Amino acid sequence: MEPHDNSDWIWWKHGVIYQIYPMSFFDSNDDGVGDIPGIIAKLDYLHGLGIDAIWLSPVYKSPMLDFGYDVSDYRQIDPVFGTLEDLKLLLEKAHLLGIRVIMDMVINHTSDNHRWFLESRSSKDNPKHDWYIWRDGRYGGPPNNWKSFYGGSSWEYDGGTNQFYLHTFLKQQPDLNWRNKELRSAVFKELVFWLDLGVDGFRLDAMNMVGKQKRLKSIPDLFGFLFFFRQYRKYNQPASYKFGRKLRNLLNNYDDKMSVGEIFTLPPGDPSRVASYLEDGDNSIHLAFDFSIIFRSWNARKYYRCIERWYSKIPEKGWPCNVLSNHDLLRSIDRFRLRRNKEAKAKVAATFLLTLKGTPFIYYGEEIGMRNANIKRGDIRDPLGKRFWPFFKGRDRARTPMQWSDGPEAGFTRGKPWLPVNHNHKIINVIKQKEDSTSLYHHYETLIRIRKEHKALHLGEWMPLVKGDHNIIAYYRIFMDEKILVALNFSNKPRMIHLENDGKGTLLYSTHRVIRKIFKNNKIILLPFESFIMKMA
Ligand code: TEU
Repeated sequence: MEPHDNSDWIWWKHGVIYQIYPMSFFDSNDDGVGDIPGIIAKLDYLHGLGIDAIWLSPVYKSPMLDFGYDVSDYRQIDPVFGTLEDLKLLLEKAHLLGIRVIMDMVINHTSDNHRWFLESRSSKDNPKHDWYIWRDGRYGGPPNNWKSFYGGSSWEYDGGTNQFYLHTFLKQQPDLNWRNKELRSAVFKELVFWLDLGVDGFRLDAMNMVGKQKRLKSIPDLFGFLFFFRQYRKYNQPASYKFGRKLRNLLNNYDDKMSVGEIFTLPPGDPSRVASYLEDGDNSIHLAFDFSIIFRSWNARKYYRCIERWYSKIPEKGWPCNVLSNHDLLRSIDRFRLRRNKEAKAKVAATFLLTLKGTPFIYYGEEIGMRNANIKRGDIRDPLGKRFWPFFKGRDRARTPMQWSDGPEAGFTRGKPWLPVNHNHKIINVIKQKEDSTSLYHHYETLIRIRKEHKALHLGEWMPLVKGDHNIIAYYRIFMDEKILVALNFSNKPRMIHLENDGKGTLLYSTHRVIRKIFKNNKIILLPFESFIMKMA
């Protein structure tokens, strides 16, 4: 790994992380599914964008009922993605470019095809029986009234053992029993396997669901989705926290490894809960996702309050991370009232993401403004979409193939893509955006570069300047004597902000102007949807 010239540089704190949904990134062998050699082929693109690490959604062996989140062997790569050798090559080539690689670890459940589960269900006496959560039925029905997030009961009856097993997600994704010591050590062995192979860290799928109560009691019934609010309270048990601490202790034995937890919260966006997983500093997981921002409408005040609240919950020794989208959420550019002036608003949101305090995560395609696709019912692959259509059309909409060019299948594959390519690839694609210096792609690239070049932006403190305004957010990022002003206009009208001093400084970046030396007085007029970054004199 290339040493960074900045001695304060801690990659998982100060770098930018890019999430790849491997099935949709780039297909190297024309089978219509993205693969690891495809990612290797695009490393130069990622390096050019300036990111520091990639997080791969699962590439392990899997029946793909939940597209890799149903793992049937943690140590093998699914043939659709390539081989273990391909993954090793990816690590090697990525590392040469200074790009780290984070694997997605699904530890709440496995696939029902995993050999652990096959053994577990083979008989009640099997030593691995207790590796999953089995209970006898009650009154001829399931052990309790818990529901699966994917619809129906959380319990599946198994004729062989005459018992039910718990599955928080699909019935083909049985939950692991983290109360079993042998299971815990077996999972840790899988983690060690990947660490020894050279991966740089883990994204921990649904990590707060790992700990379950001993007695799984029924929950007083409530209508529809509200039921899940009650069921959700059953998660976040001490065992989930313990898992985080144990994992961190393992990672601390290595140099420079990281972990980021996906904390599922209800109501969505619960920064206190998320931050509680960071409480123990060097003995906690490194980062945890708070998704509050995705539930805020396009309003500077709401964004401000959201981030302010998130920071206020981060414990003393913790570090925030920020994210606009991922493979479970619809694409940020299409969200809320982003309908008009989408590109302009996406630039404001990107500046926010990339100038805040905390590790930014970018979801593949976000940097070119990929939109949610409309997918015909017959083409839907996501089990959630199949189950809840037409109320929820599923997550495929944000998982369509990366739009590399305006050519056939957006240059993603020469075969038939596993999910239809968004027809707007004629207009929205990497080649076109690279040619246009005012594109969203160049906006991301420039901001990533500026962030890296200035310590205040990647490691500095965050000091808000304009707090409660509906149209403007402005804040300083400060590190020692470096002070950088970031001002964002969320509205389609010019807006004025007042600075504290005489406003002398050098423009580092603006979406709307090029003059580098500005201001004699302490006012700035921000143009509609302007992102403005100035280094104070
Ligand atoms: O998601 C866990 C999770 O909390 C989901 O219920 C999520 O809230 C839902 O997908 C929102 O639409 C993880 C993965 O990110 C997801 O892709 C998997 O399907 C899920 O675990 C099961 O492994």
